[in-house]
Amino acid sequence: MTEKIYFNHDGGVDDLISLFLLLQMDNIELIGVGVVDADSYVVPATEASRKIIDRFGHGTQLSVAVSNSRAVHPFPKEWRLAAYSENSLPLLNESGKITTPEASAPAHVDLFNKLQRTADPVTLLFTGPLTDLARVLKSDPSIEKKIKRLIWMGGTFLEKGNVAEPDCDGTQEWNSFWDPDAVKTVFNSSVPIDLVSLESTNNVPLTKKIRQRWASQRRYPGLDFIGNSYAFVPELNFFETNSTYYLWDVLTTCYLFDPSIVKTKEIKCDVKLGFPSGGQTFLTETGRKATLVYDVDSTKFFDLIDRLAKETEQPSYQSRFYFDSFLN
Ligand code: AGV
Ligand code: CA
Repeated sequence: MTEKIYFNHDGGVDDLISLFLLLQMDNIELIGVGVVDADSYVVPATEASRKIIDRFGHGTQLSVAVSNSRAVHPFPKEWRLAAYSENSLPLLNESGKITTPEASAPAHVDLFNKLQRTADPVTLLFTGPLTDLARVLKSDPSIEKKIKRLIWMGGTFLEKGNVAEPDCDGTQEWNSFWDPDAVKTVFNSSVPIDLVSLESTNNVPLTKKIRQRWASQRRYPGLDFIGNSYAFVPELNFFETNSTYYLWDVLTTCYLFDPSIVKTKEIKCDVKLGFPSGGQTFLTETGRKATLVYDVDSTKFFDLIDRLAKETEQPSYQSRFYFDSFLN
């Protein structure tokens, strides 16, 4: 049976690759996409999303909704700028036009309308802050019954998060830190939640080796897109820096398609509010139930990315590498 999915993302490099991968999955029906002005600039991130649907969506008819939610703690500009590079990729601009339309309603209203109209409950995939979902739940708590579950890339229960900003204590994960109150609102609901937090994503850094794996298969347009997209962000070299990139959202999206690539456990958790720990998720017996993804089989994970990205199209015959392989 196909699962209905609404995807709300925040335009980062791995958010956009997640959109690409979702469009290749045969067991899901993507019913909506919302883009948040968080780890990106929302205008180029929305355009890039529409172009990805045009180029790799196999004719999927969708509109892309723009969020008007704004940060409590904004992302660094240096990271957000990657959206302009993504939107400029020649691979996404070959036709010179965009066919997939922008939705008329803002992202939280688009989500609300789609939930209201659906007969079967919808799975929500969120790979950025939870603000749009929190706004939906606040405007009408009864909408909960239309949500099958939420899969969220966010939070961590490790001592160290991935935020290095002067106004925090370093315990937070960024999507949670961007709008801690939104996390609280969502945690207060009874929506079942699967958390893909830093516990599992720390196991899948971007590395030179994985870049090479994609580069050597760039005759497949899907893998060329992935390789080019990750070229905008730094890999893990000798040690982790503040900008080291992990496959956070891509793991979350692949988990949705094939949960057998990860290990999960049941937890009870809550989130802190206010300075200096706002956005810190923590375990507590009095907290809400959630399923925590805490480990990943990275071999299976990278194989799955290859498989999804290769299925999308035949290899490009112009590739030099392709002809070379005939000559040898
Ligand atoms: O905290 C991980 C989230 C994911 O949704 N994002 C990136 C992924 O899209 C924020 C983030 C944390 N560290 C980053 C981030 C970095 N070094 N570069 C860009 N974004
Ligand atoms: Ca993201």
